[in-house]
Amino acid sequence: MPQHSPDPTPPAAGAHVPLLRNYVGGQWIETETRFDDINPVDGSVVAQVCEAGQAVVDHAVAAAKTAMAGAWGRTTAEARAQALRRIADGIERRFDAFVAAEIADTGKDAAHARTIDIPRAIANFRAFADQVATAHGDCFESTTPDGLGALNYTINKPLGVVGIISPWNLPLLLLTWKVAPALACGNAVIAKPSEETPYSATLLAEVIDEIGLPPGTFNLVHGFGPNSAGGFLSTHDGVDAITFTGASATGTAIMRAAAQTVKPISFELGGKNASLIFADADFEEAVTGTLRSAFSNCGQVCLCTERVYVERPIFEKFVQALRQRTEQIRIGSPYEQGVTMGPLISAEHRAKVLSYFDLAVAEGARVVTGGNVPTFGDERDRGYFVAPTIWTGLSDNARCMQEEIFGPVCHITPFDTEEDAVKAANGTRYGLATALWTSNLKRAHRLAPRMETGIVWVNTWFLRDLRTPFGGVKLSGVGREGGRHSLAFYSEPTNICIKL
Ligand code: NAD
Ligand code: 6OD
Repeated sequence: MPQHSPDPTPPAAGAHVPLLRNYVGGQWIETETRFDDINPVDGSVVAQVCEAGQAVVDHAVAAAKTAMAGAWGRTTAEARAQALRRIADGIERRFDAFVAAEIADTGKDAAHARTIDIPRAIANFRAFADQVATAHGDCFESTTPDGLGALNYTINKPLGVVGIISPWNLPLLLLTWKVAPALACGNAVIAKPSEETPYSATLLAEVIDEIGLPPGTFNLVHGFGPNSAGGFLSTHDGVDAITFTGASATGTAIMRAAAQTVKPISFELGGKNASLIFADADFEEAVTGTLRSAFSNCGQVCLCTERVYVERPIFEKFVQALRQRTEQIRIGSPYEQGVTMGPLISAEHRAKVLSYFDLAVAEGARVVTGGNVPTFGDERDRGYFVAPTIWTGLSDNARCMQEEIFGPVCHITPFDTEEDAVKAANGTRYGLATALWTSNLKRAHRLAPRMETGIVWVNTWFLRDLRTPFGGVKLSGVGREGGRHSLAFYSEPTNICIKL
């Protein structure tokens, strides 16, 4: 029987609060130190979580090393691909429980969890099963002075024990985006989900337990960053690599910690993403696309557009169209029909977003819509909602135009020339994603390579093919994951040279 399955309905007041435990060496580990997992819709407690201290992390590292030295370390790529497919099937079988867990932890709208978060987690395992099953290495015939030659070929070995530290915004999607390729390449994994969203990761551990991977192959430790599971993992001598998704400032701290033992790192960090909308774009598609790119998941996607640049002839019309569509967004609880925007993740994060609402006004923004906290007259008033917000009138060097806000907010600026648009789009320290909206093919090809971002979407946003390189430049990340790029990070190539 599953040990932590949440109901697919809102938790009833006074209902039993489950205990989420660590999963180490194939065992569920309870600890005395616990923290609350909070539902951001009304501030209620979803679960109690057992925090992993140094001893539990040490135990996880030892268990992972034992797995690598044992059966898991000797699996073939095909066997690992089959294991990944069984994990995908296991998530699919418990689809509703995963959706309910994700909603309970994040308050995100149900359609998002049902159509993006959980399906993508399943797809991550299937995509990397396919990748590893068809992977091949280089082989070179070399010339030698004696004329007999040599054969050089490359084998890809696992890195060893991989620490995975993930954020709260797309909890299972982003965790499995790294767990799947790490396991595919034959590593043992220690996953640390965000303290805000421990539930779906715990269900994942249950699925992995059910399918019976060798003990220690997948370990789950709960907790926070510094002086907790995240910090212990990134400084641990026995952890061979760290892959991290989260804020750029956290990336700096983890990079510093990982430097002590020269661990390979892969970082997917923050963004301050721009959209450029040209007058020749399909207007309706650009408005709908921008609505999605600015406000999906309550603006809590690293790829979300916070800076929109619109060619001057259509600027006023675009601002009004986006305002109208934004004012139609239905905010509320994910358990209500028709709601398309939930709350922010926490009281702390809402305080940060609201501080930017105040700062924008102080910096001279015109508030086109939003800028406030909605009220409901019921328990949702204890939740962490803010209204989707549009600003105009800020200069490009305003703090609200330079710092990642990570909420449902965008600023719209007019531009006159392509050069102005490119300069403005590239004018931040971040470099994750850009969206170009134009029907001029030459312009799209001309501008896309000039964007200082790891990803450029043309006439779309967040359209993913899991074989493509994903990542950012500047403050937005180090390295690329996706397809063969993930296989490259999660494995250690060894060249074997045979003299013939
Ligand atoms: P965060 O950096 O605060 O936390 C992410 C994870 O790191 C959590 O598990 C946290 O416990 C852990 N952590 C925090 N401090 C740590 C430390 N010193 N050592 C080790 N672990 C530590 O990020 P968040 O608030 O959870 O997520 C939002 C941020 O993540 C935004 O900046 C967003 O842009 C970014 N993000 C980026 C991507 C991407 O693909 N580029 C994807 C999603 C989110
Ligand atoms: O789609 C992905 O693979 C991915 N890493 C998305 C990141 C979204 C950021 O919040």
